[in-house]
Amino acid sequence: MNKLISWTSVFLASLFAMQSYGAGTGAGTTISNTASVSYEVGGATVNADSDPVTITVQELINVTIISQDSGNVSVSSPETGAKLKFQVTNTGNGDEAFIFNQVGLGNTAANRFEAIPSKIYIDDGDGVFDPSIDVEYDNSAPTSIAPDDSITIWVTSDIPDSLNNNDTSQVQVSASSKTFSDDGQDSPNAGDVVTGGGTSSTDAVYGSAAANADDTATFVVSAIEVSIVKGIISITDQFGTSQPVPGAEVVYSLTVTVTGTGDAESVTVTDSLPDELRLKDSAAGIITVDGVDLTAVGNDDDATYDANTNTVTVVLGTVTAGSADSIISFTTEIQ
Ligand SMILES: [Ca+2]
Ligand SMILES: [Ca+2]
Ligand SMILES: [Ca+2]
Repeated sequence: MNKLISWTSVFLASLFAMQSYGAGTGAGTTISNTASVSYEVGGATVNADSDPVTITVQELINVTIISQDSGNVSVSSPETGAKLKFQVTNTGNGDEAFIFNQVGLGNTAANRFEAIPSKIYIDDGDGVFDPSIDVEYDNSAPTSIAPDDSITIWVTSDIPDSLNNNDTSQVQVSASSKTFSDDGQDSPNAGDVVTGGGTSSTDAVYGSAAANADDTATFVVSAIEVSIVKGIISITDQFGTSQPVPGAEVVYSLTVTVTGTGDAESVTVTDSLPDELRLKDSAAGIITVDGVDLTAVGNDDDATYDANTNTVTVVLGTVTAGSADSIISFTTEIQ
């Protein structure tokens, strides 16, 4: 039993020692190495070992920050708290916290206005921005990120008044190492060191070729805005009352509004139903668009229900701003 425990400890110790990350062996890991020589004397083999040579792996600090918005982000003029999404990954080999800064890139020919930096939030993990849940990021007490781990941050800006359609503004967001910042090295170069500043009393070595990791995203002013509101029209259970129990029917409405000026093109509404709901009558179901009953089957009209993905899709096409709301309704059944 003792032997089992002792071998288990050796196994766990060697697993821990071998822990490595995308950036390589973990900071603080000890690498010990022994060489041996053998020779024969009078027909007998003799072995001799060197003393072990030991080194401790130091902390290499690296980070990437990458915009998560595909293409330009549409905003109104004015708008308060327009958001951009970035992913920050600790690509170093030790725990590290990072300080974030956002900078408008000024007025240039390609960059027609300057978004006004507002707040930065850290996402709670669901990837959806909700300022009542996602906490404002505190650069004076930044969040420690484990090696190879990522966090999502939301960077908000205010958009000035009186801008023109299609005006753009680039926002650059940078991540800098807390260890180097605390040491007074705000713009370190690759290879710079904070002696004793790394994980497990190692030295922290700056790994990035650039002074700080950064990425940009672009706002574009758009005079047209499409919004969607989802609501419940009715719940009817099998007992003639309105309890949302398994077997009850829930009628949903989706209201699509286009405001501003001009045309919104290729407007498509998608509703991925949760597993607990299915469209009533599935492939034989009905999806009502602006009072007209369309079919759940594909390729015959503008509505489709895909039973495999449990998704309702309605193609509204080109919608002129200011025209009447499009109203979609369908009946689901609680499973
Ligand atoms: Ca560190
Ligand atoms: Ca969130
Ligand atoms: Ca159809």
